[in-house]
Amino acid sequence: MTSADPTTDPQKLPNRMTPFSEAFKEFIPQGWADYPPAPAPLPASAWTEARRAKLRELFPGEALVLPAGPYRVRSNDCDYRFRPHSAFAHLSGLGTDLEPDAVLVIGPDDTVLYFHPRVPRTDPEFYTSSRYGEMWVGTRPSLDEMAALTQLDCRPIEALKADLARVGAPPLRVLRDADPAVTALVDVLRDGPAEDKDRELAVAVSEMRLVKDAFEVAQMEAAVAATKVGFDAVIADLPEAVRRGRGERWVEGIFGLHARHLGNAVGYDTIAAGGDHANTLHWIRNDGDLKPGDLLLLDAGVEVDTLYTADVTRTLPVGGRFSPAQREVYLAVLEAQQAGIDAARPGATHKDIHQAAIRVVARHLEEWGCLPVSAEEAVGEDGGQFRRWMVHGTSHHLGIDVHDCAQARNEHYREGTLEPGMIVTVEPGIYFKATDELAPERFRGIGVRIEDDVLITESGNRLLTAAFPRDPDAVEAWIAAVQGA
Ligand SMILES: [Mn+2]
Repeated sequence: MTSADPTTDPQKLPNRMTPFSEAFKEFIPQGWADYPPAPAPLPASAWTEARRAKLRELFPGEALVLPAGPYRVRSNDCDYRFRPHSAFAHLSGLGTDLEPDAVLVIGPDDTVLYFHPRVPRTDPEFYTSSRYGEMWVGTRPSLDEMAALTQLDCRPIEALKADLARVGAPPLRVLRDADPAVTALVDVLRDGPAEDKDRELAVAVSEMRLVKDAFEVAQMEAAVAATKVGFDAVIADLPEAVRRGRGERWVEGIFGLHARHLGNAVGYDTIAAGGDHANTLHWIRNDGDLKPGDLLLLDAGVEVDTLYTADVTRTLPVGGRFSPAQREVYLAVLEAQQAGIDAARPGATHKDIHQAAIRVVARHLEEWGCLPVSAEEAVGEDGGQFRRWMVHGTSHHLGIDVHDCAQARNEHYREGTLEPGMIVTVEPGIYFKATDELAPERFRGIGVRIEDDVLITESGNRLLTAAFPRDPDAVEAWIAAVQGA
């Protein structure tokens, strides 16, 4: 890749950049066509004003400072691809890689989006700045264009400080974790940190995403549909993944291709775990081979351009058929998952989903002779022995973040009541490590998780991921159909 100044200060050219001559500076602004007309509003912009009004009601008379966040350094002068803070995305409607260093300020009477608009081509930033220069990052929006896109009042980021500090400005709260520079600015303006007040804001922006609006549900459906394309493509290429070696990487790459092609990215690092690797819950190194007799645990989701992500796990026989032992474990997990899905209804809690699923898991573990106590004791408060084989939770909220609404209070999350419009996962598993001497020998090295995305409805729930086969016969038929066998 090419290198340039990581700052926006054109006077500080890096040691690799040749200084620009006066002749170049005079020549470069000339002879460019006009910029295209202002863009159409983002579809999300029809929904964001209602979200902001809801947040404003919680903090009357205050100004809420919600940064998109800065670029983050990957190494040296290379940044990670930019991804805006989830609360910023939710309340501005911006997705993909928009807009680094921007700040949304929701005041008592108005909302203003502050950002660094494009500069005239006479400004050296045009050709020297690898972060903001049009020559480096492409055409960036003007204030008017960003206003058209977001339907928000837009001002240059340089005006933020003066606007927040002006006489009679409302008291401030800031989303502290989004942008350290903005947090520091707000702390100076209000004479020190107010972490408790800011914490309330972080909780509020998280909790207001618990129930999804109709636009969000449609985005989740799109994310699930794109994820299905990715899973189908992985299945189609399983023989190739086996043949090439390091098949887990091949699988990760195939899924990632479709995530980038159909959406913004993967919503989280893909877990492509062959054989015993499935028993490492966050196996993202993905450097193992795939073998025809093994299972592949694929936990992957596409994040669409609005940043909503699916979160799906299927455990697939690499060679197309489950062995009897694999099928036995798979059926136990499927039964547990179905119990969890059945429990995912309005009025129930996450805990209810979990309890329903782990009761089934524990019963099977008891039947297999794994547990040192009865299944009942194992799921009791003083037990928990079953967790040796399923240490994770069964369910979490899903949306712009794969673990959405993570700052929500316990009483609104784990112990909170499920309501129509919430989207949660149901994902039990059973994991028998190859080294587990308490596991029946035939099960050692087998790990199974099945994960679906569930929309809570008035009458119960709707499986958003219903297009992904779950039953083992249906999974085998899926593989055969996709591979044209
Ligand atoms: Mn999950």
